[in-house]
Amino acid sequence: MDTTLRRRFGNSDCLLVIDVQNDFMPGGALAVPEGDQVVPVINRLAEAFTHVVLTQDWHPVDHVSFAVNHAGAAPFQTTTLPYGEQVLWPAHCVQGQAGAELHPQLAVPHARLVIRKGHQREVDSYSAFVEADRTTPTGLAGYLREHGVRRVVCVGLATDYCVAWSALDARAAGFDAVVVEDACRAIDLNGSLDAAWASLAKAGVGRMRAAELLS
Ligand code: VGL
Ligand code: ZN
Repeated sequence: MDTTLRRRFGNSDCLLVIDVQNDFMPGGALAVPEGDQVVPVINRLAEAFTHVVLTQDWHPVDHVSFAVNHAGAAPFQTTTLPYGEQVLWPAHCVQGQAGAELHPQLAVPHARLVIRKGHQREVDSYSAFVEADRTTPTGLAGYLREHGVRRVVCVGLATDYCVAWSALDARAAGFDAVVVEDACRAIDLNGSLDAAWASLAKAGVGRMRAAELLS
């Protein structure tokens, strides 16, 4: 039997699973508190979706977002880059390293596409859709449009950075967007989580819990 027949969300919905990678887990290089707790929730949600796309934060070792690549800078400081303000992070999700791998318990075998972002040395990319220069597309919007997707359901890490930016850009690209709050966890740097929820609400991004979506 075709298992897709048992999935409740069909081709017009896409579950976007953002950055569920080892470095964002407790003990990782850029640990998100309780980051590992999203994994079982996402696994359960993913079973209900025909269409799942994953992202991986995927930086070169000399990436501009790493504090270690700026003389005298400490992690979590901000700096100004040609495209605007940039938080300087501990080195994380380096291409090909174990920290950049997806969490080993993430079980989404039917995911169709993995978008790797932040691969340009000079440009960060929190968003799965558009890099931090706000002009370079990743190609995800075109991919989703070609597949007839109308709604993007966002889960993963971190609520206030990559999840929020992706959901906002999904709206900007003309999709409906939802963030599943209990399938995300935040970094929460200087009020970033409250600010993110406010921007999401203003942009018309829905806020749901996994149980609501599955009920
Ligand atoms: C992220 C900071 C730096 C994220 C990625 O996945 O939210 N945050 N790189
Ligand atoms: Zn990053």
